[in-house]
Amino acid sequence: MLMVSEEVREALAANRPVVALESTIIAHGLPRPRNLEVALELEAAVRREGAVPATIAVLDGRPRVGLDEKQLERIASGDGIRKLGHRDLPLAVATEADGATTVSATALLAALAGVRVFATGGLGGVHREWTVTQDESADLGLLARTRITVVCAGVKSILDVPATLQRLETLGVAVAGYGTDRFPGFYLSDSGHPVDWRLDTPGQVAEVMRAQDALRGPGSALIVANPVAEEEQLDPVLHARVLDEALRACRAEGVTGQAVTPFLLGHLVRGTDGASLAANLAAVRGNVRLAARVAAAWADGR
Ligand code: PSU
Ligand code: MN
Repeated sequence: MLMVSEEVREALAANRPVVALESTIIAHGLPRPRNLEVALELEAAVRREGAVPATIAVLDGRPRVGLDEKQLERIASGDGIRKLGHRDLPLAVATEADGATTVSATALLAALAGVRVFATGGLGGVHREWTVTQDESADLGLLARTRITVVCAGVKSILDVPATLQRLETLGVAVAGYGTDRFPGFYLSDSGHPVDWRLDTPGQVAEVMRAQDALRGPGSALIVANPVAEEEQLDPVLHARVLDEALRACRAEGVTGQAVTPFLLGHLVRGTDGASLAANLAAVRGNVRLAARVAAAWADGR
């Protein structure tokens, strides 16, 4: 049922580095038509580092690992493309739906295909006001049960970051800062919260992955939190102001469930005149590059 592209299959068989990429950021996280350019650019960045990109999505009910350009265009068009968390996968398969995969669905399909390293922008997590809404992204629960390394710029700053860090601790998901002792803040280099572990090279990350396997603990993820460079981050004052407006608009318009994250991200892009988009892209680019290097270090030792 899982369709792994020939290029990805060959790379995995030859133990060459492969990096999984999610598709929700393309279909629902970035404005059109910039999103297609970004999807292509991210794949090219993985290749430049000597790894094979495996963008993941569901098309006509078939989960796909590795998309060709036509398939990427379909996802980027957004037409009839649902947002799929991991719980939605069987429903999308059985109803032959088209859908972009979130971190949770992407991580699950990547692990099924044997891809160990995954790059994204920011993870989902615990939303502000979660005590009322109970809105916690399914990303967290899935990462507690899936052996994959996720390179990200922390969790989205629209979330309750300390609550999300606490949930990751409770769920037993390993978290390390890359080249930093601070947990990154997605659009910002520093979320204002520390992180307990720091790794400084792709080789060190690969060593942790090997130790995870050797210790045979629960099959949980490793989160490599890679900050956007300070000179590329969103102005923290602008970020605080526009985020506050976005959260108020979200509440006023009664947006709930799956729609919350795209709503807030879209509001930030407009409210910052595209500056949040630039910071988001800088973060994702950095993550994709680092993920390719980690995948290479991982493949090297095998
Ligand atoms: N990071 C981004 N843009 C996004 C997302 C993450 O830079 O659009 C997506 C991811 O796919 C993540 C999802 O898994 O948002 C979380 O959505 P929710 O909060 O509904 O679980
Ligand atoms: Mn949610």
